[in-house]
Amino acid sequence: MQKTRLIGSALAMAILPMAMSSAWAQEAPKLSAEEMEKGKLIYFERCAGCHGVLRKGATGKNLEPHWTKTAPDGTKLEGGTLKLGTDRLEKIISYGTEGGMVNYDDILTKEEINLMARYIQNPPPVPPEFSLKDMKDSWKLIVPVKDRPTKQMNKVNLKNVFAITLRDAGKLALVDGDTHKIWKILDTGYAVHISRLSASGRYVYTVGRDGLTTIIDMYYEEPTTVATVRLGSDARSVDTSKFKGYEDKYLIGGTYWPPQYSIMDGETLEPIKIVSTRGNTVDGEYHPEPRVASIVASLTKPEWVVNVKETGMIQLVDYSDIKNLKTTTIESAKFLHDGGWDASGRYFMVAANASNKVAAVDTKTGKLAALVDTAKIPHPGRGANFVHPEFGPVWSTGHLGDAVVSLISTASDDPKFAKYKDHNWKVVQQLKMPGAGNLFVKTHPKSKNFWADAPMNPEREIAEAVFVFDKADLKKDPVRLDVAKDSGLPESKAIRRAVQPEYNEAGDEVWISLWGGKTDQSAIVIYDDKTLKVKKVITDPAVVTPTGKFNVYNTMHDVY
Ligand code: DHE
Repeated sequence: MQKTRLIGSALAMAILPMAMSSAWAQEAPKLSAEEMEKGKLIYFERCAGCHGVLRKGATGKNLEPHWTKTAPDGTKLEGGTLKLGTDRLEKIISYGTEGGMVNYDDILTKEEINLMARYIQNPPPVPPEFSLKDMKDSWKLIVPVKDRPTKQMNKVNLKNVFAITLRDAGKLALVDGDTHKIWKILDTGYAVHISRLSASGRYVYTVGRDGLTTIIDMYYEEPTTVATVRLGSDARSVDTSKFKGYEDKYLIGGTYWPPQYSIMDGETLEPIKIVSTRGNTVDGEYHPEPRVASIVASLTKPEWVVNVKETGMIQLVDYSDIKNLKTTTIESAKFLHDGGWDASGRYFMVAANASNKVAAVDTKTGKLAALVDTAKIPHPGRGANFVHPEFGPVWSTGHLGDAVVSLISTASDDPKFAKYKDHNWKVVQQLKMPGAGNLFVKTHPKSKNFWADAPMNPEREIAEAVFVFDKADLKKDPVRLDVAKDSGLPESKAIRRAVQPEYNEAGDEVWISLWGGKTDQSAIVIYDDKTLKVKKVITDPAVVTPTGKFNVYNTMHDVY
């Protein structure tokens, strides 16, 4: 009894400061049960990715009620910032901020914006956890391995197929890269984030934001979904085991909620294991929601590189013994996000976006090779590699928060690049972009061009265009291609963002998504990489909100 009282008072002491600091706070605006449900859905679909389910903030700001609620008398908070409140929040949601928050006035209605301004002044509802049993219950083996084709049953050149996310339709388009014709559109999870390929190039794996993972078999006459499983309620990444002897034996998927990664059978998606990523940040603070951002499979060892966003910890997960799982935890910088391999395939380059840094992980030694300071909010996608005429091998990233593309010199074991050693892990050049808001860059070993988009720029003429640099003369301004105009589609009120350049297998075409609203006609615009002239525009009505595109060969072989 005595003990209980002591524990009780210790708890009360811990809670007291919170209670005191909220004593001045106003009640949050009341929401009906229906409004609460709608707010939850919009928050999940539009806000959680940047601000976190618990609203602790990452790429986006902290949105817990202690920041969002109106102070009764305009009280200043620690740091001098005024509390936000409904009016101010409505303005931020409608028009965005200079800090990188995009405007939602062309995506949400006025009523929805008002609802969200009120919703985020209430405490965040905590979604349920997701166990191995939940995963197993969700698992659907549609076609067992023994019943699948033993050889390719169609004549499509699988290596040049493009897997294209149809974001708001919750579908994936497989497009024949040779004929430019849609081969098949399949149901997937909501807003598929990425597609990855099996080592054989036969299976396409997708992961939806709702956590649904699918495996699509391209050996059939027509591509067929052969298994699905749910990883949790919010996910972004997936990859297979690629090390020799383990090809496609396992699949790993990373979730934002719950914060964990799951290991499955690579051909059937049967769940095997879940590992939580909750823990302490590189600063030593406990974080309840360290989300799994990018994951890649190493070719050097039987390992996955798992990037844990909020903690800044990079985990090398050794899958050679799943029961006795060994992980190496590398400290880097907070807010790890997306990234790609350097040209040698030894170093994984990952953006710690809100820390304005790029971490280079040496997958051979299992150590951090470098933490490179960059311009504001690096966002590489997988980045782009090429040999710079002056600085040797470089890996590049664009920036959401700055009008530049950074070129970072990467180390190489090749003696012919030894003379560039002093430049390694430094930003050796910044290419000038017409504005900030870049998301993806791309090049190809056979091309003389380097492509960059800027879909998050608030100016229409920048967001609807892509910019092409000449790798031989990087001081020259890039050529601007107006993708919206080149699509031939009638002008639209809302901005249609030109997003994610992706090469075909041969490296002579570049495909760009023209990402319109859900009810607008969108397009895939295909350019000839040499002449920069339009070769083909795909405007099938089924092409709804296209975003990420993954060419089978380039994705399998990390050509970027
Ligand atoms: Fe992405 C990659 C997370 C918004 C298109 N995005 C990634 C990766 C992560 C991530 C962790 C790396 C996966 C990997 O390689 O394993 N993305 C997030 C977010 O948290 C964020 C900011 C907000 C959200 O709610 O999801 C976000 N992303 C977007 C978009 O709005 C984009 C532009 C359109 C869309 O489809 O949703 C978008 N993200 C992409 C694409 C890639 C990606 C196309 C893969 C790029 C590549 O070349 O590999």
